[in-house]
Amino acid sequence: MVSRRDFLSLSAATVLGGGFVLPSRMAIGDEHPKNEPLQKQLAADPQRPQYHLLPPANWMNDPNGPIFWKGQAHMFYQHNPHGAFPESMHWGHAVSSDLVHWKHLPIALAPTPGGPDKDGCWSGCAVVDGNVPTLVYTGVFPQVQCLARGDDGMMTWRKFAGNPVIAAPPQGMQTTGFRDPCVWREADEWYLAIGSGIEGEGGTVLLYRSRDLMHWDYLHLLCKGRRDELLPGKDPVSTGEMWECPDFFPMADKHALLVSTQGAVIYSLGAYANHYFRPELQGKVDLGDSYYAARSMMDEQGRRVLWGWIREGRSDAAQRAAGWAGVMSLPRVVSLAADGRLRITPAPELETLRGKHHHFAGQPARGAFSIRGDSLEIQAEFELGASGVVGLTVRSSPGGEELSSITYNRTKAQFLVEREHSSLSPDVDRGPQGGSFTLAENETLKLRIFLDASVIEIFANDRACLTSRIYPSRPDSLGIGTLAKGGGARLKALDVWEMRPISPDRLAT
Ligand code: DQQ
Repeated sequence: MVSRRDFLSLSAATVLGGGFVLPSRMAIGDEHPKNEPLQKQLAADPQRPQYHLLPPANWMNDPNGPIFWKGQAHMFYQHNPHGAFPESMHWGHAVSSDLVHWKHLPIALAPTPGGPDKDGCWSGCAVVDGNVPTLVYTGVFPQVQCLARGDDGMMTWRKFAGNPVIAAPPQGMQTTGFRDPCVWREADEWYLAIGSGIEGEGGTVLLYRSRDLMHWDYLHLLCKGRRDELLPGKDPVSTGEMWECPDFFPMADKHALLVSTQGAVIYSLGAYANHYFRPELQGKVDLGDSYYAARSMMDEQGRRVLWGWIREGRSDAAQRAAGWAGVMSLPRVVSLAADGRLRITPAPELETLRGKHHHFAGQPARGAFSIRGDSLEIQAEFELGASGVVGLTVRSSPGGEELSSITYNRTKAQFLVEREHSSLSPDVDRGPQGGSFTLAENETLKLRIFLDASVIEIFANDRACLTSRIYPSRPDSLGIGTLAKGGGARLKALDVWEMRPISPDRLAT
């Protein structure tokens, strides 16, 4: 492996094993490097999505500072431009006029040697201060909060000379972490919520206030969780002792707080008064563990649009060899459901990608369909009858050697993507993904599935999301079918659209 130091000293044309050319150290405003062999490889990679946002190459994780500005959606994201592995975090940047088609822009933030973000520009947010786009983010190590101001087109960014603007967590507090600021305006002051945790106690969000974004006063804990001994894992995040990536926003007459705690994005809905947040109800933003570090923005129509990082489900070696890792979720619109929970649905703009349409109706829920593909939107509605399990198979090979199942298990009250046979490759995750989900008596199962190469995003009955990764190895693993265990399930209707790609080369340029 190339160490970080070796890596930084490599010249612009250094060729790594596997044929990848590494760029030299990237700076703010640098264009993504042109690397034709790699671009060709990515454009032809059947595992690389066709209609999801992802960097032109290399590593991506958390969405950062999604924001509307001058009629366009700007998306930043954690990015290592030097390889498909998580090191030396930069902020990548892309822009869209419709939330669906994206154009890559130059690097927005890069670590400054010797500066408070020398080891990485970690997650944060974007706000507009007067008329000036401003990024607030975490510099490492140690974890401190920094500021950068943008020009009018958000093309170049200048870091504040007085960084860090918050140099340490509040004195005397035994914090487990101090990162991922979320900033908003209230009256004529700025508020900043930051992901943290209290050792031995639980995850928390610390609240700060400022008049100018540069000088911050610590107020108190916005809210605090309890360390959950039942969660597996050893680090503060996986035990619930550290909350990452807080996202805090008004939702009808409530407020919503999203936090990420290893493998899960958890939302709380509750009351926000006197600058304290009191959760009243909690839920999972996504049932799977492929979706993480969610962040939202308001769009010009007043909708709350949510984005998340879809991580890989294959080995580090496979990711490096592929030359890319990490995908941005499709835009999801968040609202308050009639039962008081969060309702998360795909943005209607995605319908503009629909191409050829196929419709099937009224048949037993067992069988294969003539339509095949790996870039599809699938809508299916099932009547369960007496069946205990019902669902769909996707990406199946003609002989069933490879196949992934999307199932609702009535007896276990579970909704799953089952991946045991999803790939003949030895290098991929095969565990089931999903969680608790219950249909009411006589309620039909309504699925909306976005299949895009190795990415699956599923929306069930407008009240559960499930994101997963699968990596079929056979080019003929393109089949779709229905499945039912026990008698009586019927497919009321199946609608399939072939989805148009958002670029000619899987966004490799
Ligand atoms: N990823 C960032 C951190 C954040 C974590 C680093 C969550 O700022 O806590 O890339 O995935």
